[in-house]
Order: sequence, then C-alpha cells, then structure tokens
Amino acid sequence: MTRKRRLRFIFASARAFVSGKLRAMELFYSPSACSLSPHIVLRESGLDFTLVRASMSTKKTRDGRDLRDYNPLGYVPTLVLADGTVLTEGPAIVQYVADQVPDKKLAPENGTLDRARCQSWLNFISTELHQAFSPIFKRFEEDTVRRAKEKLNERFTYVDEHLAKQPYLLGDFSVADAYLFTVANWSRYAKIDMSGFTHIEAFMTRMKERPAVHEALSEEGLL
Ligand SMILES: N[C@@H](CCC(=O)N[C@@H](CS)C(=O)NCC(=O)O)C(=O)O
Repeated sequence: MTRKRRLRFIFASARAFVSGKLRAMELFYSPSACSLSPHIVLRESGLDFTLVRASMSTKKTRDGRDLRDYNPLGYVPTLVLADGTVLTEGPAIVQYVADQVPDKKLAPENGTLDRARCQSWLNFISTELHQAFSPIFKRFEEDTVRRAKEKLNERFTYVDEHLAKQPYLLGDFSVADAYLFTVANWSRYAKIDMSGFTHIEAFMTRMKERPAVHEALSEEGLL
C-alpha cells in the first residue's frame, strides 16, 4: 500500500468508526460477482454485516469510498472486520465466517479430513471453474474462449457426476456450495448450456430454496 493509500485507509476507517459503521463487518461486493459466495455465507451465518456495493471498473463504492483503499488489488470480495482488519480472497473469507459460528456447521471442523475436502472443493472451484470464466468474460479471441468452454464443460461434468450421489458437495450444505452456486450461475452470462447437467441444475434449484440464498439474490437484484 502506498503512503497516500495508507492515509486514505486510516481516514476511511476513522470516518466509518465515527459514524458507527464498524460495529458490523462490511462486505465489499458487486452484483453477481464472486462476492455473492461470501454474501450467501454471511446470511447463512446470521452475523451482523453491511454490504458495500463497489464498481468493478471504477473501484468506487456507492458511499463514495475507493475499494483500493481496503484491497490494493481493487477486487471483490473484500471483508472489513469490525476492528477494521481486512480479509481478502473468497475461499478464506467464507471459512473465516463459518468459523465464527461453529454451531451453524457451515464448514467441517478445522483440522479434520472433511475440512480438507471442503478446502479441496473451494480450491477446485477457484482454479478450475472461477478462473476458467475469465477468458469468456474478458472477450478473449475466439479460440481461447472455445478452449475455456471445453474446460468448463469437462469440469462441470465432473461436478455433475458428484452431485448425482448427494445433494451438496460435502453431503450437507457447506461454504463450498455457496461458491459453486455463484460460479455455476455465471453460465447464463457466458451462454453455456447447462441443461445437460441435470444434477447441477437440481442443485441450483435446491440452493435457491434456501432463505439465505434467496435473500442474497434479491439484495443483489438477481431475481
Ligand atoms: N482471487 C480473488 C479473485 C476475486 C475476483 O476475481 N473478483 C472479481 C469479481 S468475480 C473482481 O472484482 N474483478 C475486478 C478486478 O479484478 O478488477 C478471490 O478469489 O477472491
């Protein structure tokens, strides 16, 4: 962080503190972006939080702040904790939130094989699915987009076969499902036909029936 940004961060934190905004966590988000995953998880957690809408192009927030003052890389999701500490990277954010409310069982207990399986899915979704959408959304050349779609088709086939055996990635709902839902939802913007993935389609419907998912979609204007 440059000195100017650091000063702006301190100023922004102080301003938020004075106005009482730091009593709740703040999630910087952009509608339908990967921040939808922690948005869903925060709603599932029942914890108090405030949404701060940010533009992915200008980095400006609706309340006049600059996302880069919190995350120098200027992307969502960015979570600002009640004491001003910043946490970035979707897979880390959702696990942190899950660990604040262990009774809700949003992630398996730390140190267990099940937790490693949860992390395995989060990493798979991040590197094999999330990143594969980039060339499509960034309108790369035709051949690159075609290869990205082929890769997604193969990876979604793998997920579909897994979901044929159980309703959620780990059996019961976990933070990994919030991330899968978010990324699979992009298929409609990327014009990827998901009709052949019947188990993913059923999973998407199941997820939309969860009150937290419904509320998050409604809040982001995605219904
Ligand atoms: N590594 C980050 C990537 C986050 C990311 O790709 N965010 C996108 C939205 S889905 C974004 O804000 N893009 C704007 C930009 O990179 O300038 C994570 O997994 O949280």
